[in-house]
Amino acid sequence: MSEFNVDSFSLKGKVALVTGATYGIGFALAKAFAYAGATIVYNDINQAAILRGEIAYKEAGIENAHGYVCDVTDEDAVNAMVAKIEKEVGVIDILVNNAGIIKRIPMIEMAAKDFRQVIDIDLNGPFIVSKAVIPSMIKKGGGKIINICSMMSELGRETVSAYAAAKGGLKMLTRNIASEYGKYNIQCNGIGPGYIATPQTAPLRELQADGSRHPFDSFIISKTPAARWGEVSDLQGPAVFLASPASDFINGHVLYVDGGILAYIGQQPEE
Ligand code: NAP
Ligand code: GCO
Repeated sequence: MSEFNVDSFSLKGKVALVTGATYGIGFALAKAFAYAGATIVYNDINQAAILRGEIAYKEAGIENAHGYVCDVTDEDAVNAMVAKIEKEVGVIDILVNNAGIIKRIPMIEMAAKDFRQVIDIDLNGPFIVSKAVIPSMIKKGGGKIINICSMMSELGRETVSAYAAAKGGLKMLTRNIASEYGKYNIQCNGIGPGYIATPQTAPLRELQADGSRHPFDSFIISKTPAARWGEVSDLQGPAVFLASPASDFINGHVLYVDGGILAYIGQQPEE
């Protein structure tokens, strides 16, 4: 039996693709991977975002981040992007399916096209990108796929029916990729962030006209044992762990990084 080696947390020599990674959670995870030794490949849906990302990575001290424009729902474009990455950077060892959107609309008021768009980006996208990178991972002898799930992979709430359906599906896609490709030394796991302060949740944290907290902000604080919103930095260690050899025997697991939300029924009434 080999003795534990702290280098098992290193990503040295690995190529990591993070989708939707010019800001927010994706950008934070890509930076962490770079600091852990990986070569970063980041994606966004438009060239302007890629150029902004290039500046942001350089400002973070990451000189050799490679940016590629692609809509993760466009299978031909994804296949072309992966082929280009393999030619220009190398075979993708680590894939983080991070790109995602949310539409907060009461279900019976939601147009089918809006529901479909959320499912397309948040669920079909991870399927398409994973399908594109797995064959080369198999040839190379293994790889890591991390799907960014959500509290809504487990819980529902008003106005997020499409998002919850997508993230619930993404949890099961994670388990299925693990089941189908684990024999090729591919580990597919999920990270389920709690409520994290990013542009996606900014509307839920906007200060009220009188300067008070947004009611949803106060609600989340009351539902989180850590009594705070998460920061993107809270996700970096868990992501490096799941991207590293230290997690080679973890497969099909969703790691919730939520400050305890899923464990907590909610603040009990004052006695
Ligand atoms: P965000 O700030 O809205 O960033 C989402 C990223 O995805 C952006 O870079 C966006 O690019 C990109 N994107 C959207 N559609 C795309 C497409 N079709 N193809 C390629 N890229 C696309 O979101 P975030 O808060 O960082 O969240 C990132 C992931 O974590 C999402 O999957 C989200 O569901 C999940 N998550 C977030 C939280 C949270 O509290 N923030 C909690 C749990 C899970 P553009 O801006 O250029 O469109
Ligand atoms: C919402 C929020 C959440 C977070 C996250 C929680 O409207 O409820 O946007 O969905 O984004 O997914 O884990």
